[in-house]
Amino acid sequence: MESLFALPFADLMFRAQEVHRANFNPNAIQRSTLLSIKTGGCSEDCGYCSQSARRDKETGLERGKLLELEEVKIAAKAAKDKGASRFCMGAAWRGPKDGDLDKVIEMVRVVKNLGMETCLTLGLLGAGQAEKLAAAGLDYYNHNLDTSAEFYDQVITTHSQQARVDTLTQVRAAGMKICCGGIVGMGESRRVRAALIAQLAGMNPPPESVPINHLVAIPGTPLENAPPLDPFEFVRTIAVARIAMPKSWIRLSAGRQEMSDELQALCFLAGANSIFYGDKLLTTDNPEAGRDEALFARLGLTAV
Ligand code: SAM
Ligand code: DTB
Ligand code: SF4
Repeated sequence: MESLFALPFADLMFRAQEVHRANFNPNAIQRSTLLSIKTGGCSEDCGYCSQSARRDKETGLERGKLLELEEVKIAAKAAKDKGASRFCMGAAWRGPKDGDLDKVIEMVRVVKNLGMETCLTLGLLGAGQAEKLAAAGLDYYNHNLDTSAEFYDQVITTHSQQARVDTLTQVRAAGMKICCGGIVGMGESRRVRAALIAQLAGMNPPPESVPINHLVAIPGTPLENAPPLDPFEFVRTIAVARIAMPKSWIRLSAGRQEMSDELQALCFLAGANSIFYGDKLLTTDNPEAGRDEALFARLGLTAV
């Protein structure tokens, strides 16, 4: 994997384009809209995240209760009307309590009835929870490896990467599709980025959807002053992910708000073919739908 990273940029991009074109329409981009159904107050200490209860004061993030069903329905309908094909609901939990899971399952039903694909990211799953979600017809479960095993402990101490892998195994065993990726730009080395992609590609089968998040450096979080990543290194990460996982949807995920249109275009050339769409991620801003529509028009991209 590291040897791919080390290729001259043009050679890496050419290889990524070859793989991309052999497996996908290179001009079609899938769009998922995110909704934070439960914000802040999380027991975990992930160093990039604004939602840890430990740093409410530093980030100034307001904690919220689990949203009402009607609020979710309104947001999902708006996302559908704007042209998103998948609706992803995220909760700031270490993992769901059974009572909360039942409420979230109702949300999945409502979104499915609108005719959208559904995705949840609720943290670590307990015994039987993946089966319940699969039975409710959930299409995707998002749970990220976040970073390589080597770097993981420098970012998160309240749960292990192995715990994340165990949840992914449960999701797969229950028959759901997996959305799993990570974050770059946290001050990790190229070796760490390469190992993350190797680990994702080594899953059997690899995740159907692979979000590559660029760290959004949020004031008040431990990673607020992470050293900047060379944008070309970010593009290389996308290209290596594309080559390593030819049939997966590679999502250019968090961090687009801070990127120029030109950098995003390079990411699409490198094989990214999915985005988060809508003006908010979970707690931070994403480009307005209008900016994305204009970018799609300038690049001749269509929505899947
Ligand atoms: N609590 C659940 C969990 O950790 O799996 C679900 C929500 S959590 C916010 C989902 C993912 O968002 C994280 O695994 C991480 O990859 C990504 N994320 C969170 N904060 C981020 C940030 N500041 N920049 C980039 N990605 C971020
Ligand atoms: C993923 O990989 N990225 C999304 C989604 N899965 C849940 C979350 C990005 C969060 C960015 C920071 C924030 O808005 O709080
Ligand atoms: Fe909690 Fe998820 Fe944020 Fe970690 S990434 S602090 S588990 S919301």
